[in-house]
Amino acid sequence: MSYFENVTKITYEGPKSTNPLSFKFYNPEEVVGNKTMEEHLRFAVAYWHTFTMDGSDPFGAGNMIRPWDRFSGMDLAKARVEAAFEFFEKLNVPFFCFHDVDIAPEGDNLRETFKNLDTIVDMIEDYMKTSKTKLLWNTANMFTHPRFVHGAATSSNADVFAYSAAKVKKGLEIAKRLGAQNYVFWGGREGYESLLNTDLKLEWDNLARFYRMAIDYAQEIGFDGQFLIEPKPKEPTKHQYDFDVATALSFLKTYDLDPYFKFNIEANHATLAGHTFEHELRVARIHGKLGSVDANQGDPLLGWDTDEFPTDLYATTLAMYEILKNDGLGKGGLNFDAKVRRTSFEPIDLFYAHIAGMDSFAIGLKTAQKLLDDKVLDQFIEKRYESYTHGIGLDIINGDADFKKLEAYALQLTEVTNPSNHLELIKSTINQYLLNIVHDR
Ligand code: XLS
Ligand code: CA
Ligand code: CA
Repeated sequence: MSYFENVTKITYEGPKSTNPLSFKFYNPEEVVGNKTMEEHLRFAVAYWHTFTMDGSDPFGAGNMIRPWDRFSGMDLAKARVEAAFEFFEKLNVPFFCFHDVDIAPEGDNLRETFKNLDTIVDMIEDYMKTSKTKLLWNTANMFTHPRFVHGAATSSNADVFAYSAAKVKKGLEIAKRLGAQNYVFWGGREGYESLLNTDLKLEWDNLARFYRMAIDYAQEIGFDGQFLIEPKPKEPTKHQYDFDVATALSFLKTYDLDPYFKFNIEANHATLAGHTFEHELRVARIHGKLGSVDANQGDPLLGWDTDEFPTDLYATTLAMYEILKNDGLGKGGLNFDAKVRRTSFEPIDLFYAHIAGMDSFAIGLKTAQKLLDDKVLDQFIEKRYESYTHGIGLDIINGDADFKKLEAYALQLTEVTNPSNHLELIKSTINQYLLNIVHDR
């Protein structure tokens, strides 16, 4: 049984190929710097957008043509697993990610839901024995069902806190069984609509209690994957607690939880927070907290979480620059938390979209590696901060200056001169590198 009959394994054919079902730039075996492209990029397919999502939006019904949709209930869940592993193999992708509800339907009660999950996890485990595709991360969906209307770990209802704990407990058991590299916490409704009826302190304390219990349970069962928090400022709630990396890090430090977590950074969430993708990656990186990436892009004209496949080469270059500076993503990867547009509804579009994303990151990787090798940005930065390498600047850095010493120094200055920082030159240099990579010069 095949769900993508007309597609054979996607291979690298190079930039001149006119075959839409081939990689033009992503060549898994090609060595860039010290690793192959496959090792650097660690691509993952997001189960929800690729096998579960039906294209519905607040104004329109589902319209995606998905051959497995002729089934329903558990048969549909099983068909999706078959389709998924066929897709992974044809795309030659090393990882996938899922929420509990993506892989198995919820039953009439939690016990039944867990039973459904067990059946599908058995099936996935079987497929994984012969597939090269591994589990990058799994997570619990604690935002779709009406019971999560007030949140999960931050719900005003203690029963929901308990229910959520049971879901994450199960998720960690699944993660351990399937050898997940990471476990993700995205606080879908962990936030508020209004402060008028919110006990902010209690909700934060409860979130910390919840994380602590998750850490304890992971240790108890010997799950050694990396815990990741995925920040997002809003959507679905007006204000989400894990607003951005800086906010979530300060939360973790306040509750002494920071040693146990890194961040899963999504491009579209960064832009929703009013940041660039590279800003969030940089903030996480300089704190040693860059764990994994949800590789997508938003639409600046729309301004909501559109989860588009990443095709902006400038953005993929700057993202890969941060990742290379981080010495890679460790257990993390580049997960395409991205969906085809509603107008791209044929099954084949799933391949086109992933190929577009993978090629875009391959170009980003090669360009970033070259920028690093040639120390392009490092040189500009070194020069810009040169005043801190000697004299009064070095005294400041070394802790050999105080206000009195600095006043004495400032008083004897006849005038202060500033150099230009040549930003446009830097941008055109990046363009030059990008174009040279694309044209293989
Ligand atoms: C939604 C989030 C979600 C997380 C996993 O905006 O991106 O899909 O990645 O729950
Ligand atoms: Ca995401
Ligand atoms: Ca998103």
